Amino acid sequence: MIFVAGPGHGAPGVLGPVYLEGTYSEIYPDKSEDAEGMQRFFKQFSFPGYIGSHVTPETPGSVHEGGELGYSVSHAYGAVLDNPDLIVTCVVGDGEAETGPLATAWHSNKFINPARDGAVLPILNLNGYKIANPTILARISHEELEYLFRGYGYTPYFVEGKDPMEMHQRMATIMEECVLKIKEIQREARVSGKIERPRWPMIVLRTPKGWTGPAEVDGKKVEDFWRSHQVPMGGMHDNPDHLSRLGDWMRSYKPEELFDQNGTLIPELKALAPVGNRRMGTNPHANGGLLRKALKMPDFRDYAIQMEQHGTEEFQNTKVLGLLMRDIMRDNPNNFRLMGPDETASNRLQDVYQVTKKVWMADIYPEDEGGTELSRDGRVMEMLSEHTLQGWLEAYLLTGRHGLFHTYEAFAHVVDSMFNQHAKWLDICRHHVPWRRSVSSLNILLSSLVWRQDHNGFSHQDPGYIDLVTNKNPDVVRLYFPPDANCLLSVADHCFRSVDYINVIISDKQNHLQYLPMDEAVAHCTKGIGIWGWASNDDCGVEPDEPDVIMASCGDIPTMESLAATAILRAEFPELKVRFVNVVDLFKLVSEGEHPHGLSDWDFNSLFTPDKPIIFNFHGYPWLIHKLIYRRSKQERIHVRGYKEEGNINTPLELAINNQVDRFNLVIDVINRVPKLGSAAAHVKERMKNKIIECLAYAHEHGRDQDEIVHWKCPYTDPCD
Ligand SMILES: Cc1ncc(C[n+]2csc(CCOP(=O)(O)OP(=O)(O)O)c2C)c(N)n1
Ligand SMILES: [Mg+2]
Repeated sequence: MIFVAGPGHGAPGVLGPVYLEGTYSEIYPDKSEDAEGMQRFFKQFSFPGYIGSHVTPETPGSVHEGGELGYSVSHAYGAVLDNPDLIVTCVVGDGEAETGPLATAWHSNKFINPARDGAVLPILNLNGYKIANPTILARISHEELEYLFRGYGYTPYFVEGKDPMEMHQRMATIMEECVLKIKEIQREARVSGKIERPRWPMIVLRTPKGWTGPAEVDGKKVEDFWRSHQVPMGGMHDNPDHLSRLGDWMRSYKPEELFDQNGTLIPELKALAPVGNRRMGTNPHANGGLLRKALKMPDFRDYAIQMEQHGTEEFQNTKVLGLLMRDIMRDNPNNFRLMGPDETASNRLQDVYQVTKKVWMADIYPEDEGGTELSRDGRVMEMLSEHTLQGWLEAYLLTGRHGLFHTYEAFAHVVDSMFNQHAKWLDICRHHVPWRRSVSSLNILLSSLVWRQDHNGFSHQDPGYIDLVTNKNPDVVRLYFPPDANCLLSVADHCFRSVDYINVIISDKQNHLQYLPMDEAVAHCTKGIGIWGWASNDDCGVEPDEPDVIMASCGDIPTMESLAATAILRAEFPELKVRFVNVVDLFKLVSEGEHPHGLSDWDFNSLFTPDKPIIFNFHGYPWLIHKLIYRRSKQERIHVRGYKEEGNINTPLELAINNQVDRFNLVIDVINRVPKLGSAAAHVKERMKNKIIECLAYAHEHGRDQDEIVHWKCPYTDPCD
């Protein structure tokens, strides 16, 4: 069993027990089991330079920080997936229960298969208050509350009262009853093989907030009221009355009966704790790297798209990822889960259904046969709650397993905060908690991208999640923009093998041109950035190769427009030397020393030259590129195009034109910025402007782009190496 403490500032609920059972002193020997160690243990709590009041990664036995409220239940459920013998006891704050993420997470019980998964025992701590308010669930009738949880599919057990000794007994009895009920449900499913959704037990624990603390302070009610939140009584340095009341309060727990002269817990109490790995702080599920097994990975090269020439074949980029994951899930039947809100098929990952369906413990209708892909033992997870999905996956990873979360790019923002919190967790583990073993990276696929929302429009266009990712510690975040399917395979293979990162992969699901045969894709992705010689004409064969302009791209759709612009430039200006650079690993752009992947200035200048104009076509918001490369030489030569909130129901080219990432505007950018073109290229510029007018008129007349745009292919006839 592991414990998840949901309520705000819930760390003492874990720190106390793990110290008393001895784990804390084993891991942190200076917090020894005596008066001196105990004093150090107390002093560090919520103290500058030490540990927080939340269940931070430094706390043994924790997979849930809890500082940001709302994720306790989804984390608890994620931990028990494919963990048949694990029970997670999860205390939920009644304030926390008002959050959106927590409210939706109760439905996790519709995804738990009692034969294959473990169980969660949620305990709603109905202490009545938050920081400065009553809680909603504490101020509705017993009947309403009971119906609410019955409606969620649980059997609620109520434990209510104020007398500590009576409550301990009652709670122990109900806990035992619930655990026996869980075991009975599991035995029934595992022996009979009949898998139906059971009514899992849960507990409503109604106790006073600030229970056993000071009843009143300065004539104001504190115990059983919101004033007891976090710091029930302040002024310890300058209010002798408060200090003496604190002493009385602490002595009310009769420490002299619990600890010996040395300050060590007396043996008969210590003996109450379980031993070895059954202790709260040593359960390996809460340090999942101990249990993690590397995935058995098929060779991603076997899924390669074959091509004779660069940029002439089309394929749905994400489809190959579905094929790769199909075989990963076949070969790793117990430790890989695929999660997404409602779009596994829409994101073209549906080949996974050949080996495993979507788990669904709610009703299944006959008409679901042949298409809905539901089953009791599926290992794909779809629920229209990004919060619940990400919570499940985070805990699944922290307990030693693997997976991928895919979502619409624009709606990844729904879980911005969860990304932040998980990144902070990984950051602390990496830098400050050496005893935590490495866990699988959180792999996030953003698909249904900003540039292909032909019928969804403006609301579905938002590449800002990428900006968010760049704010986090460079040691824990990675951003990949594979331009085609073979690059996606290479990137995905790398991400599935990696540990301790959040890898965000941006890849569209629609048909796209395929640029690199597998060997070239592997080399390109390994470098993370590189020149595409076949699209460039600055390689004279006799150094120095001096381009007039660098066409750079990052992202599948901007790459195609940039290539099309390059083709126009080469046809219109045969003397113009164009170098084409593609970026897969966005952090290559950052200066060395600021990100582990950052290029040295030597390498950056050799790719981009120290002083020639760069026309950078980017998938996301253009200013992000300026932020990342602000230390590179001659900023004024770097001209970035990207999404600038010019969207509607648009054809792909129309959207590109409105945001000026299209081929024609890119050609105009080059004419404007390469000194030897300018007015000397006025006729070409005029033709580009006419083309823009013509293409927009065609889109508005026919509702689609011209065939020459839709079926554009790279014009270079050199075969791939
Ligand atoms: C998402 C989020 N919003 C606001 C806060 C600030 N906050 C910290 S504790 C708390 C009250 C929590 O009440 P409850 O869940 O009932 O826990 P209790 O302290 O009563 O056990 C709030 C609002 C937070 N930590 N996270
Ligand atoms: Mg509360």
